[in-house]
Amino acid sequence: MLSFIKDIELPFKIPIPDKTIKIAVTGLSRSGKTVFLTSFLNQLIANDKLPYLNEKLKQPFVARLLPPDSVYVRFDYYSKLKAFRLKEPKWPKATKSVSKTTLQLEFKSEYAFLKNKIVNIELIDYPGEWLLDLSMLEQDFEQWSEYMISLAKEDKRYSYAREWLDFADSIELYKKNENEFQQEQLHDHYSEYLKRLHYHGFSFVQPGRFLEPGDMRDDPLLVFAPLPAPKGEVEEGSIYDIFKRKYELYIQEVVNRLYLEHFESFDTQIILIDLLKTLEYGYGVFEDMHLSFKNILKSFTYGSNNFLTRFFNPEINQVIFAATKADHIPISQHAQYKKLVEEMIWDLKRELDVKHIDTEVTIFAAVKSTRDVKAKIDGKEVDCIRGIVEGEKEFSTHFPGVLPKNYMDKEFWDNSSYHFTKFKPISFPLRDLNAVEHIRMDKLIYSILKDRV
Ligand SMILES: Nc1nc2c(ncn2[C@@H]2O[C@H](COP(=O)(O)OP(=O)(O)O)[C@@H](O)[C@H]2O)c(=O)[nH]1
Ligand SMILES: [Mg+2]
Repeated sequence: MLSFIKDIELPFKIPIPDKTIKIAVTGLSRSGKTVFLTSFLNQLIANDKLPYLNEKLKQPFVARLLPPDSVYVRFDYYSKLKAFRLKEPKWPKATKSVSKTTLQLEFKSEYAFLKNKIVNIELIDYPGEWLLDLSMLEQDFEQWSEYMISLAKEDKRYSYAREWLDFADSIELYKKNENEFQQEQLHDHYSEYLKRLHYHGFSFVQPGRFLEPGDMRDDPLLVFAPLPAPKGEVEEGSIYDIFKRKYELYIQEVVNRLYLEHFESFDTQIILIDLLKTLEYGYGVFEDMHLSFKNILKSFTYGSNNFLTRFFNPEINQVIFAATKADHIPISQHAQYKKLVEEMIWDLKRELDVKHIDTEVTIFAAVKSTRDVKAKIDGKEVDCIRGIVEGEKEFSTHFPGVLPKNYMDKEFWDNSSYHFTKFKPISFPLRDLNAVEHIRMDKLIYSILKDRV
């Protein structure tokens, strides 16, 4: 009976896959996850702009989007597509939670008597901010507090943190305290500090949930903050005692649960990097982004005797570092763009290599919203890009500047000032037959599928 219902409910009978590839897409907020996923599906469904992929795979295929399963929020491809297909196309709204989608590829067999090969690609999109919390798993409240406070006292963060630190100094933390309002104030000061960091381009903020609460908005469990270590006794019912217990609960209920649910079994992790942001904000933000990736990657490089492996056993085979939004840079500078990404993550890559995790570095634009043109600046011909700036109606030409030779060159950071114009997206073709223009999406998709199909 049940199977009968299934048969009539679905638009077509879903073939059982011979293989399932699980891909986690992460990146800090606004790095381009949603745009990437939309283009990824769009490209594979149309398959008209993937010459590199087809040449390498040498197997014709069709791609179909599967209906959602009931467990996860579905990545809503069709509503994103609709917005991209408008006459005045729109970038998707910011996403704040985990979503999932499955694309099925059917590869035509070489001979009619052989079965076609079916490969499911499961994609999951989640805020990188949540992953940052992972490193909290190995710290107790005292250690975590000490680390957070020492970071906050660094020059580049102190001006944002001062109010919170002063407030924490001004109240009684270790004696019994029934003033719930003070707990909330303390939490609010700390959250405010995290928001300021975020506003100024910083990404290493813990707990990530304070910025992206998702379904936990207004949950009292989140009312805590790091606190200076007690010098003497800590009374039961003191702020310190309460926050410490909330921290422990947070780790158990939120951080652990997240990993158990989502990160147990991924083959590939794609980390999207918004390199432009570091160029715009400067060295402090560059260093901070590096720190964030380091913390995110901890989930894959923990040794086997680490206590974390008791909770989950990551089986990541591959990590792809992909710098997005390459359409902000003229093609003549793409090689340099890639070199900067390599320089940024060289030590992380090496750590993954040692753990036998395959790594790759690439640059791409999921939705190519500009085209290359030459223009004269002070009588000299330079490579520029041309697109429609957000809020405008006509095309205009822009020179984004010349990327530095080296990323870690202090002198460069002291003297640089980049500003990357935000462009409107180009309109997606109206029929599924044609995909949107991109830069190197076919190379990126091939890196994912490579020896797996
Ligand atoms: N020009 C251009 N901009 C992009 C591209 N991908 C993302 N963006 C910009 O980055 C913003 C954030 O992208 P989104 O996918 O929503 O980021 P998420 O928060 O990681 O999901 C978009 O609104 C666009 O302004 C791209 O391929 N080209
Ligand atoms: Mg998103």
